[in-house]
Amino acid sequence: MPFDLSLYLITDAELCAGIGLEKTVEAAVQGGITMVQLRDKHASDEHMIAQAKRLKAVLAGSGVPLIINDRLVVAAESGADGLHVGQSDTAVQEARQTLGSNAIIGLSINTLTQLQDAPLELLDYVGLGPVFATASKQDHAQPIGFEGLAQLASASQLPCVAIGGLKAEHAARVKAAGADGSAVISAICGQPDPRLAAQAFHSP
Ligand code: TZP
Ligand code: MG
Repeated sequence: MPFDLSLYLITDAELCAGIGLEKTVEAAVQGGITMVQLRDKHASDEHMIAQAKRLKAVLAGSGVPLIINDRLVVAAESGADGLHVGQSDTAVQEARQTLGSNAIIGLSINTLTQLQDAPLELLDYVGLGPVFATASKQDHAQPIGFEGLAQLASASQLPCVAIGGLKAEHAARVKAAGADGSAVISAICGQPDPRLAAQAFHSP
């Protein structure tokens, strides 16, 4: 599946509790998000598989891929389009072997060393960050700022998306630093109007 990292929504069930995940994603697609990642650090695999299937139904016909955070079994059994892993999650090699060559596989990167050590030939994209400190991820790595982002983006031979504390007002600087787009949780999840919140990234 072709993919576009311009505006990558990562879901948080608690933040989306008001209108729910499906309605949030549906509205955000109308607002122009280009990727969705289902991320849930607490749910069971079974719950996540069911949630992923519901999101796939919401995304049908939109061309927006659904990526699963961290859980290889969920990605393999839900019909999702790919998997995103962190530095201490499932190995990229195992993910590629299980999901096959058509899956979209991404890896989180915080340092140049991590980028140099990444199995680029097995990856489709990298997530670079956190750009800023954020309350949306516990124990996140050291923020890299726009300077760190620019360093990593220029060293990356793969498409790359910036993450961590990003708001619509940062979209232009993210692109100027060399990233292909922004990945966000709280700038869209839990916002009063997720459609408008997504749109703001395209015309800040
Ligand atoms: N990985 C690095 S920062 C982050 C993740 C999942 C959270 C991003 O959330 P927000 O609300 O966009 O800062
Ligand atoms: Mg992870």
